Amino acid sequence: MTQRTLVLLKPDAVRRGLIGEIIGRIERKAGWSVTALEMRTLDRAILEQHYAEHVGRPFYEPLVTFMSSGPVVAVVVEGERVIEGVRQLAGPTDPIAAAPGSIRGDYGTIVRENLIHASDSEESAIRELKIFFPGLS
Ligand code: RTP
Ligand code: MG
Repeated sequence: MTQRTLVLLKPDAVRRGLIGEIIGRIERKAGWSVTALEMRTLDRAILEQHYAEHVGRPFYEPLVTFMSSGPVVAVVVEGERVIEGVRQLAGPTDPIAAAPGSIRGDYGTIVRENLIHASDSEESAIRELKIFFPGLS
């Protein structure tokens, strides 16, 4: 089942020089490929759309401050079961709970600064891809 997912390399990943490392791990999975990519600094309006499910939660405001603190790299990844697959490569939200070998497990310690976003379902992927890559067919 070929799918498309949205990956964001968060500002901590960009600041720490981990763009190549993280995209490399994704690219090396058999049959997966990067089909679009853009570096940009996100504003509050786009983050409110992207994180609509979290608006009003206690971690929302610090999340927006963090996510707009520097450029992110938005990436479209296509391939076999890529939605579940990238979530698996990323590991759980809390990097300390994430196993070594996963991206968050290898590089993260802080829950908010967990390096990568990946769409969590087909519905989320479609919704998020429209926000970040509206021209995509
Ligand atoms: P993401 O949406 O970024 O892929 O991450 P996720 O599904 O694993 O986590 P989610 O629950 O959707 O939360 C979105 C992002 O908010 C930050 N967060 N901080 N308690 C906290 O301080 C807290 N909880 C979540 C993280 O950056 C998380 O990835
Ligand atoms: Mg999420």
